[in-house]
Amino acid sequence: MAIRFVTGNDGKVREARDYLEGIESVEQLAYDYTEVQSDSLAEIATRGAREAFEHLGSDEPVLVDDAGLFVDALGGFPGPYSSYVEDTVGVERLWRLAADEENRRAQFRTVLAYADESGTETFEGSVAGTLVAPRGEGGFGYDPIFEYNGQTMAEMSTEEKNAISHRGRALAAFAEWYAGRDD
Ligand code: ITT
Ligand code: NA
Repeated sequence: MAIRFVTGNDGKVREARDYLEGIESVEQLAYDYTEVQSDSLAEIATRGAREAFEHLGSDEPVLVDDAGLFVDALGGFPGPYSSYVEDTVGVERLWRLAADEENRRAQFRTVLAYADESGTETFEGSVAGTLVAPRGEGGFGYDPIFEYNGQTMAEMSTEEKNAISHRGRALAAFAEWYAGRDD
């Protein structure tokens, strides 16, 4: 049964399709679930997946992904507000904020929430890296300023990014659970 990935972000869908190829097909669905005000990616993703599943009807499961960039020297900012900050401040100016700091460590985190008629499950992934001046044409969002092992995520192929990224790790946990569930 196809999984409906509820997101407006094509990059997330490309990564999920690449990872889940041969396991399950992924359809992108634009439904604007309520993004609750919360510091917790898990809470945002869980409530979003539940709401989307109930609202959309049919028995096809849904997947929601709530992600953020957490900059150590900025107290974890922009974190759960990463989407808003990308749209307002932008990636380049966030880099300039971090460039003033000695400590340029940051983490990407994501929570995938899967909802079907039997409930909701969450899968988390994170990756630690270093913020750098923008490089690379691939990926999306903050990828050009996030360096891992000498490469920015925008310099990686989808497959390379999935092998080390927050989303790749969450997709790995999801795929393992999905293969073993009984229905
Ligand atoms: P949906 O909510 O519709 O899924 P979104 O892009 O708003 O799409 P998020 O709220 O989860 O998704 O994303 C938070 C921000 O973090 C947003 O600016 C993304 O571009 C960025 N982001 C998420 N995952 C990323 C990744 O793997 N690499 C770079 N930036 C990422
Ligand atoms: Na969002």
